Amino acid sequence: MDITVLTSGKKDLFDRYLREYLEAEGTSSGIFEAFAYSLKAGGKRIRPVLTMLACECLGGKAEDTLPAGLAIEMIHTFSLIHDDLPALDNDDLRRGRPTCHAMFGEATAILAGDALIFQALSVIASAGYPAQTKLDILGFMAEVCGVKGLVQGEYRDVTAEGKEISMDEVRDIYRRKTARLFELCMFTGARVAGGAQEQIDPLVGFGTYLGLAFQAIDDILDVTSSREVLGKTTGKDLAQDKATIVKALGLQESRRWARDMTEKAVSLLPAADGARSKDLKRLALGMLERVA
Ligand code: GRG
Repeated sequence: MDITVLTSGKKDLFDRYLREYLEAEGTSSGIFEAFAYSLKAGGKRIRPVLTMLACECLGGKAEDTLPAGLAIEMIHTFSLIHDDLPALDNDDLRRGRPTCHAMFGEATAILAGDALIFQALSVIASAGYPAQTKLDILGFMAEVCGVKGLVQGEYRDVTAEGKEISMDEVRDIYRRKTARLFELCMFTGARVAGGAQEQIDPLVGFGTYLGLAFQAIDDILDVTSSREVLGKTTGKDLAQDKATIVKALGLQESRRWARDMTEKAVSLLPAADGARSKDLKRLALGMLERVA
């Protein structure tokens, strides 16, 4: 199934919410322009959609996750802005447009990224969730982003360039730099739905495997797709000798591995209520076929 068809309704819902947020928050300052530019630049909005689906899977309403989904998309956008900086991946194209630093300069891009982190915290803090739910989401967010999470994943990704790499190391980098944010989406959606811990844990596990598969496909597409289709530079992993699954296993085995991870993800979905989790299953299987 084409994931753009599956996600379009929820993506539109999210994009409307984001527009309203930016209109309400809007100032004419240069930093706000850079902040809004990156948030509005498009993208698949997989993370907020995943957060909605996790919530629905446990009987909650997709709309209720919008503030939390916005906060997660802000963290994701921040990580892309910083990842694109000259000191890290040094990319000038993202989502089919000039990257934040290419458009506004490096200093403004760094600050726009910084602002996104703190706005994300503020969006959660002022959301209408019970205090304990907000605290749990913020705690999980800090854990997945911090020195053992995304930051660690990015650090290992950068420092592994040009070195021999095992599949265990690739998996560890993928878990930290990508899958942990998927775990946060699942945790958050499930928590907003009021799920019990024994319902939340398998959904977080679903996020782990889905995130691993997602990053593997991302790295496969870097080799097999084009700048025009992806809206970002391709072929860089090979050129920079990055630590990717394609380097560790080759293309064919990488595809097989992504399918294995997807199957593991799907096996964790609640079997007793196939109807509610069917969209998560469709999304997971659809992601394997994604072309962008
Ligand atoms: C503390 C959050 C935080 C990060 C600091 C810069 C950094 C450390 C991490 C960057 C990690 C990174 C760039 C991971 C790549 C994840 C990935 C597959 C991004 C592409 O996601 P898509 O395809 O992008 O969902 P769109 O554009 O569709 O939103």
